Amino acid sequence: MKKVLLLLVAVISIQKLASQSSKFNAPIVSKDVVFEEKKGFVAVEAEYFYKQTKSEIREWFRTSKNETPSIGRDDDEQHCYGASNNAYLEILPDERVTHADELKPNDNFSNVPGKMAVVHYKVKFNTTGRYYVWVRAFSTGGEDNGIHVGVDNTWPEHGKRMQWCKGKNRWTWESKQRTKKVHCGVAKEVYLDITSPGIHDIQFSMREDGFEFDKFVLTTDANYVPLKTGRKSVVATGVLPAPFPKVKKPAPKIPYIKTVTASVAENKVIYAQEFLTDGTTNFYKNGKNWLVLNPKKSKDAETSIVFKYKTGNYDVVFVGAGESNGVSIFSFLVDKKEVGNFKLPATNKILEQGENFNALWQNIKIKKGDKIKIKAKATSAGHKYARARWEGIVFVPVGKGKHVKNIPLSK
Ligand SMILES: [Ca+2]
Ligand SMILES: [Ca+2]
Ligand SMILES: [Ca+2]
Ligand SMILES: [Ca+2]
Repeated sequence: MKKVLLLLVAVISIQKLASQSSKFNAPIVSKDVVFEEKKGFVAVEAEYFYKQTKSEIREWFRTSKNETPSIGRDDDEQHCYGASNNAYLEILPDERVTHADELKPNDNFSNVPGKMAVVHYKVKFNTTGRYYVWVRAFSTGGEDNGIHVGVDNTWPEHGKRMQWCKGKNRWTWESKQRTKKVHCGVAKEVYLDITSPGIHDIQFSMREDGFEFDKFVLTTDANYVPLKTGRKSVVATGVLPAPFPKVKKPAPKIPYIKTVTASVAENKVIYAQEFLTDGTTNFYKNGKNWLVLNPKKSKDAETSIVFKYKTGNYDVVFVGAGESNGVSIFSFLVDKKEVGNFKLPATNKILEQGENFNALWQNIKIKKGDKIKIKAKATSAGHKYARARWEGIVFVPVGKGKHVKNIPLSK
């Protein structure tokens, strides 16, 4: 009896979850909400669409403080902080995250506008003319940064292939059209011509899945560039819902190597960026913690440092990162002798850390003043190369290395 009851509870909670999740694709404004153009400007929150069409394979889902869709693959985190009205839409699932994931037209990609995942907005225009289209988007990779724009079920040439290259990992206004010659897009080439006053349907459709859409602005001013969260929306008719709840600024992430080092009190660390990067090496500093090589210059790199800790035996834990662009191989040397080498596992994530990407060499004698060296080799998984990305080396009391190597990545 107890088991049956438990099963029933489980079934009900799964159904509840599913229904909550599927709600995030439903419009939250009614059909009588019409936005209004004034003095050549229109601003509309992406989450205020009144309908979705062509949503069989991919669909737009809303994310806000209390609403997190869970629809198949979706590798990135939520980005409510900094979004206008604290909410945005994302095309899910996102099954093409990196270049290594297969490109499937009419599935995870559509170069033809209006074919997949279309969101619709009603706008009343008082002024006719050419409207430049600006969209605020959040891109975390190279396969989530394109959409199409159209009007009244037409998809004009200049609404095709809106493209974002700059402004990764933050909300970014852009208005550029991708062309064969210029993949990052050409400015002032994305526009809609509104030829009659009155209510028109403005639509956006998928080019790449995983696209995140915060807000759009249409303007007759070719030189206008929106700032921050952009202008406020004006409605001609209908009532907008209450704003979404504010979201706290996410706490800065603790670098993984710091978590690994802190796992045993006696651990000592040498961060990758403490190693030599003076032009004699192909390694360079990337961000606050990484050392990476530049595969355009060379697929190999090495760098060294003088060991500053006490002479003794250590378990050595090397902290690296997997990359979808290719696999990296590292070797660790003490006083010109190779202690061991480590080939990182392949991953389909742009960057992945955790125990599988740490190496362990046990009971290694190192003297104070020894020259310790890291050598790296980057390989390719397609047309791009890995960057041999690593965060540093942790020197662990003998016997505790295995525990330290297996410290999980905290989420
Ligand atoms: Ca996401
Ligand atoms: Ca994608
Ligand atoms: Ca995304
Ligand atoms: Ca928004």
